Amino acid sequence: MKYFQKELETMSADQKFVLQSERLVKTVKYVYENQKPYREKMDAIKLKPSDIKTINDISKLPFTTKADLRAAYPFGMMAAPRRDLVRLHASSATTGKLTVAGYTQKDIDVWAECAARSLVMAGADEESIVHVSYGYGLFTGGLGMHYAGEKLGAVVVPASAGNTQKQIQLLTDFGADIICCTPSYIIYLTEEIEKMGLKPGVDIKLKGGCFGAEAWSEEMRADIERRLGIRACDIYGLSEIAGPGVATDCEYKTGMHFQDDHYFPEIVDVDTFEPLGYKQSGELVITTLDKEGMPLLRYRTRDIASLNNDPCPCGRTTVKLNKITGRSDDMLIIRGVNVFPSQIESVLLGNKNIEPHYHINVDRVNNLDTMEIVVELSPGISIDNVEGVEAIRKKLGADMASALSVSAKITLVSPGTVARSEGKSKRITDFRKL
Ligand code: DLL
Repeated sequence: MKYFQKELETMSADQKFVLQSERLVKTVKYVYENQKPYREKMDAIKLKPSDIKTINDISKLPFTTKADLRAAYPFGMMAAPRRDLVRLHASSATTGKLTVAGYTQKDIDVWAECAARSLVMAGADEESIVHVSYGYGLFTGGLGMHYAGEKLGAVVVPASAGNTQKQIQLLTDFGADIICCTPSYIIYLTEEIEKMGLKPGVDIKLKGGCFGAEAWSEEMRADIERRLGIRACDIYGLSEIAGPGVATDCEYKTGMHFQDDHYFPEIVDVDTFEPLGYKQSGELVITTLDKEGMPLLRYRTRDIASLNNDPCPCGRTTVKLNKITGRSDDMLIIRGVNVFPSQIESVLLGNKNIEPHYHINVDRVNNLDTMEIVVELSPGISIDNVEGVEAIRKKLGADMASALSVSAKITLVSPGTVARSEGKSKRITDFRKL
C-alpha cells in the first residue's frame, strides 16, 4: 500500500486525539487573539480560550457561517498579518459577494500535502504525469491539484479547463496516467474520446483520477470506471478551508479519508445544529486545526453528508466522509417533498438507454410545483423511434416517482443536445426563484 505521509495517515486513535487536541487548543487561542469576529462571538457566550482543553470540547465553540464571511468581506476574517499571506482564492456566492480565503505559505504547503495524499489514493507516484483540467484561477481546483502534483514529485500538465480537443491531444501525446477534473467533465471527455475511436489503455494511458467540486453519484463513478478502465476517486474540498484534498477516497471506497490531522469534521442536525453520531446524515461542519491565514471554527459548509469510522483495508486511520448527497441550499422542495439532485442522478444512471447528461427545470404552475428532467438518449437510440422512446420515458418516470416520492415530467432528447460544462456543472434551473 502506498501513502504520501504514512505516519500521519495511519496514526493511532490515541496519537490522533493528542495531536488534534493540541492543535485545537492552539487554534482557539490564536483566533481569539487575531480574529475580531471570533473574539466577539466567544465573549458573547462567555467562552474563554482556556475553556477548550481537548478536541472533545469542540462543541462548545460557536459556529461560523457563510454570512459571517460575507460580513467580513474581503479581509475581516484574516488572522495572519498581510506580510505573511501569500495567496488569495475566492468562490462565487449566489448572493453576489465572493467568499474570500487567504493562505500563508504554511497553509499552501499543508493543503498541497493533503492533496498529494489524494493523488496517491488515485494511484499516482513520483513517476506519474498528472493532467489537471480543473480551472486555474480564483477557483482552487487547478492550482490546488497543481501544487499537489509538484509536492508529490510527479510531472504536472497544467491544462486548465476548456478546449476539449486539445485536452485529448495532450492526453494521448503526453500519456498522463492521472487526471483531475470535475465528474461531469470527465464524462464529456470520455464521450469525445469514444467518438474519436481512441482506446482507453492503448491511446489513453489514464489509470486514475481525482474527481470533485460537485456532487456525483456512485452510478456515475461506476460509469466512468467502466468506460475508461480507471480508478475514479471522489475528492472533496472547499476554498474557505483549503481547496481540493480535504477528503478523498482510496481504492476501497469506504468513504473519503478526511485529513483530520489538519481539518476536523463534525456532522450536525440541519435544524437543531446538535452534533450527530457516525452514519447519521446532516450538515458537515469543519474546524481548521492548524491554519494560519484564515482559520475557521466550526464552519457550516451547507453540504449534506455523514461520517463513518469503520476500519479501511488501506490502513489509513482517518475518519471518513460518505458521499456528499447534496447541499442544503441545493435541496429542492417539490410539493413538500425534499429532493436532492443526486437522487435524480442515481435513477438516471441506473438506466442504460440514456446518457448522464441532464438538466432539471423546476417551476410553479397554478400554485403547484412542477419538475421536468431533460435527459439525453444513448447514441444508439433514435428520437424517431417513437414507441421505443415512449417505453424508456415511462420506465424512467415510474422509477423516478418511486425513488423520489414525487412525480416528474421526463423529456428525452437526442444525444449531444444538453449543454456540457467544463467546470462545475449547473444542472438546475428553478424558475420559482427567478
Ligand atoms: O470546489 C474545491 C474543489 C476543487 C474540490 C476541485 C474538489 C475538486 P469551492 O469552489 O469553494 O471549492 O466549492 C466548494 O463544492 O462546499 C461542495 O458543495 C462542493 N464540492 C466540492 N467537492 C465535492 C465533492 C471546490 N467531491 C463546494 N462532492 C463544497 C460533492 C463537492 N460536492
